[in-house]
Amino acid sequence: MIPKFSRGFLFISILLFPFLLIANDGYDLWLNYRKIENKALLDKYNGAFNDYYIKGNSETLKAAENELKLAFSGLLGTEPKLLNSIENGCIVLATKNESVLKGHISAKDYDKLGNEGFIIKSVKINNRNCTLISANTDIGVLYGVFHFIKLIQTQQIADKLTITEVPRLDIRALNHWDNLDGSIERGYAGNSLWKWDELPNTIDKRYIDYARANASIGINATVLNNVNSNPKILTKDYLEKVKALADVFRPYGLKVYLSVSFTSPIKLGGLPTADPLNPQVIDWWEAKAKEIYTLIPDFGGFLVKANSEGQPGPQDYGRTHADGANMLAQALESYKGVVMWRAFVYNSDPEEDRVLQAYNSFKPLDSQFKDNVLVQIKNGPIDFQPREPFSPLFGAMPNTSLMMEFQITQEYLGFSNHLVFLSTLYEETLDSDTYAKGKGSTVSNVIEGKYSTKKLTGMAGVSNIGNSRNWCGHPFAQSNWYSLGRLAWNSETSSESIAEDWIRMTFSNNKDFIEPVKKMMLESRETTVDYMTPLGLNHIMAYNTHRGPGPWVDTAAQPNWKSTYYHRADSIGIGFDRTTGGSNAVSQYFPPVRDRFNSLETCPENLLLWFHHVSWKHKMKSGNTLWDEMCLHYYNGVDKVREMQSSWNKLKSFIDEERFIKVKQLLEEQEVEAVIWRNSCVLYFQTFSKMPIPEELEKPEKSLSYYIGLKLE
Ligand code: GCW
Repeated sequence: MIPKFSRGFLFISILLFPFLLIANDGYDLWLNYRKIENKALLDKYNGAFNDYYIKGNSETLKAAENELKLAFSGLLGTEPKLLNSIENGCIVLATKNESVLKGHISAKDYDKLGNEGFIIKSVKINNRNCTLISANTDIGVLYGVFHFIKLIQTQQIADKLTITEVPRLDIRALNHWDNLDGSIERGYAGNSLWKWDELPNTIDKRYIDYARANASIGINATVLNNVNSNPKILTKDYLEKVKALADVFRPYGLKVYLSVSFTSPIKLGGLPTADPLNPQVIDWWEAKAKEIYTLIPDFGGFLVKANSEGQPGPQDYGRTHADGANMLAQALESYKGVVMWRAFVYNSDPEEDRVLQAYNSFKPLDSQFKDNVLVQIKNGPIDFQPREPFSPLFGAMPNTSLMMEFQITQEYLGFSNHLVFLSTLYEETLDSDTYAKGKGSTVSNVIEGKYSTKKLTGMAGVSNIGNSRNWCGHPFAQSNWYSLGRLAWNSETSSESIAEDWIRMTFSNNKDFIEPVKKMMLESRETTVDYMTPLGLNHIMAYNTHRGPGPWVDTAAQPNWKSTYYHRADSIGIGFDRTTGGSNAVSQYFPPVRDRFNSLETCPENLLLWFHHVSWKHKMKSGNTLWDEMCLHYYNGVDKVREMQSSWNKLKSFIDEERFIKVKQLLEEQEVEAVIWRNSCVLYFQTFSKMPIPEELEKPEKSLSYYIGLKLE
């Protein structure tokens, strides 16, 4: 049930939408239902899909109906009519058992759909042409409606439709690192969407648009608060607020989860301990689970950061991660809740390579986690760097449900100021072959649970959403939220098709706009790697803020927070030796991956300095020395940003001025920062290589000391 007041908001939200479109301030995201300009297409679509017939009246089906009306009024310029019976050109929304569907979709086809899949099919009913959108559940129908709208929006709809879509992963989540005071850890698009002080009485209409956007890409889980969790989130007052949000999100298939602090029984319950094996602690969590599920019967579960970066955890009591996770899982089990337990752990001992630590801590616990626990693993072994190899934990724990954690917010990739399409980063990780069960054991197959004895699957993205008008800060940052959803639905979707759909939906269906913008997007991540951390470099950004370059950072609260720890530049060369002769991190990978990474000859050059300490004079595949090659990458990064600028500047006539100018200005800023990155890194590393910047390249304007003194705000 949506509470009464929020229905009103839903209505207002829908009424307001056309004005938001006109404003073109980016609020409407990819659900930009502007009128189709091509007259022939418009007539065709209007003829083929003018009205609808709907069976059922749940809140979810109402949401589907509203979306259809909203989209069609915008795209086709006429609101579709609700019919009492099937007519020509009719869209039929109905779940499995409706008699109107008899003979059109087989029981076998429905069996394949599970709880969230859908079918869209062109059929003749009573000799009339109809489009069926059907599923086993109402939420499946809603997903089908969004898919259908996308086909019209992107003008890619076939005359005869037979589409079956089933999500590959169970949990498709956004992780908000939102604090209860409204700030967002690593958030660059304003403050939190959640207005805790107004909840539960006032429901911001944005909550509904947030849920619509997520449902449109199949995201079905939202973790509302920061993994560095404030125990207050589990107080009665806050749970009432969480319930209000859960009620708004429910019709859109979006379940609410919370990040919890392991010491909640001490902080809230006044217990002397949070030891997971202590009976009072167990009782406290069981009572808390009961309290939560009484308020929110479909509550998703807990996300936990424990014994990581100062957060409390079971190890404080001599217990293991499995003991901690299982105790919470036990409390949630009877309600079908899950625990997502993060594997992001490392200690401060500089002697033990940080890269080794998550694997060494978690692999021995394989088989020990309960069925309703997922271990949530960051894509790479360090921390969301512009490029990392995949985490070796994928494939290494065949008796544990493993889920992926990507970062959507651009903590290490220029905040919301740089245009970086992260889909290609996600795709690179998902397509990586772990060889856990021989060739073809890609990370994607691993997280789909293909080699696992445990059955839960999932993918999470650390959200880049804030309360800025366009949600994500940079207009193109919206595409990263979008691609996370698309890949969580089907991890084999190509970044190219994701980019194309997003451009068509968000901006324009004009080929002359799509092609150059798609190129910009698809190249943008590599461009950023080039001007920040080429050839496997990583973690050389400014201390703590992670904004701008800081390869010189050599003092930090913890030794493995220093940049020098990661790049290890010296007079001989640069890079971290993780071969069998070094920290031996390569051994965490299955052969032949381990051998490929271990050898200087076969290690992919884009990860070279991740795995090897390499001489400045080392001859690269291009024939250049490592030093020259590194310089060329840094310079190429800047050149590519300039290319993006000149491509974008030619596209003014295709889109609204507001977004055009915003992107133009941001690209100018990106160029300035890319030059700062390049010059800082080249000048700093030159103090070790003592080699000249190749002749043909422009010389840095300023000295190294200038860049060291510069702080990007
Ligand atoms: O990347 C680091 C961030 C922290 C973050 C942590 C984590 C939420 O710098 O801000 O804390 O990762 O993922 O837990």
